[in-house]
Amino acid sequence: MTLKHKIEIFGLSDVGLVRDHNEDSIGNNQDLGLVVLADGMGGHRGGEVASAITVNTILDTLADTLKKTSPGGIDEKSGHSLESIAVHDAVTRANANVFNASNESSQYRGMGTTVVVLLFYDGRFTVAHVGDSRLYRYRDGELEQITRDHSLTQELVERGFYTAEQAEQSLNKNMVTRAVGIEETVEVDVFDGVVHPGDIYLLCSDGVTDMVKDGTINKTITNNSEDLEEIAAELIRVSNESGGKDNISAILARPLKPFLANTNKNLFSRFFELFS
Ligand SMILES: [Mn+2]
Repeated sequence: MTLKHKIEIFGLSDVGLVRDHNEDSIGNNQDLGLVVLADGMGGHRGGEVASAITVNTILDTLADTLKKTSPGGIDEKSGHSLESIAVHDAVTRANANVFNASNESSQYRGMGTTVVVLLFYDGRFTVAHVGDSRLYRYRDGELEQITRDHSLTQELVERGFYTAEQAEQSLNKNMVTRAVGIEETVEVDVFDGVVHPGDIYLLCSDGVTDMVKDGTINKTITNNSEDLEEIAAELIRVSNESGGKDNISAILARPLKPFLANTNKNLFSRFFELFS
């Protein structure tokens, strides 16, 4: 089953006004209903290498594994969806690829990247992330941050050292506590949710969220909700207008029609498992 005409996807990435190259990478696979965004870090263009390896590894790995996965299936042992396990494993593989590449070349040593991966399946979504690139969901006029940053600032807020307002002024705002490719293994946060028709999902790098408040993102989506291309272009424009201090990336995805997996086959085989 292809999701091509069921999920609308549009993404843009912009260098911003201060940096001389773009270390963010974005990608998608319309058939799979898959979007990926990564924000790289590291000298000598290591950042853009790390983010590109990560996006490409995840797109390639999932194109391969989802072919062999029965849609909407559940892993009996963990209770997780097969799709969420596939997404988790794809990020793990990206981590290994970046880590190995950084060890093979001294100029890329220590490079790493954030990542956020969103996959639609069987009327649901699964999201995996590492670092401070975010997933938001816009539903019924409300914007909700779905992912929680792996950043020093977020940790200090959670431990009560900072209020959210103080965190915004913090000097260590961009310090991430987890990144892909820095160590041999990485802890990946994954969770699933139910999709409503008309939801708009936004993946973005901190080049957006450091420059503009959630209220501005909400207003931008509300004012352009008919047109994902317009939302992406406008988010880049307002982030640049607010300083454009970092690379700016935004991907929008909107489910247009129901996309339930045909699970008759699954039910049939489960029936036989039960009675054999
Ligand atoms: Mn950034």
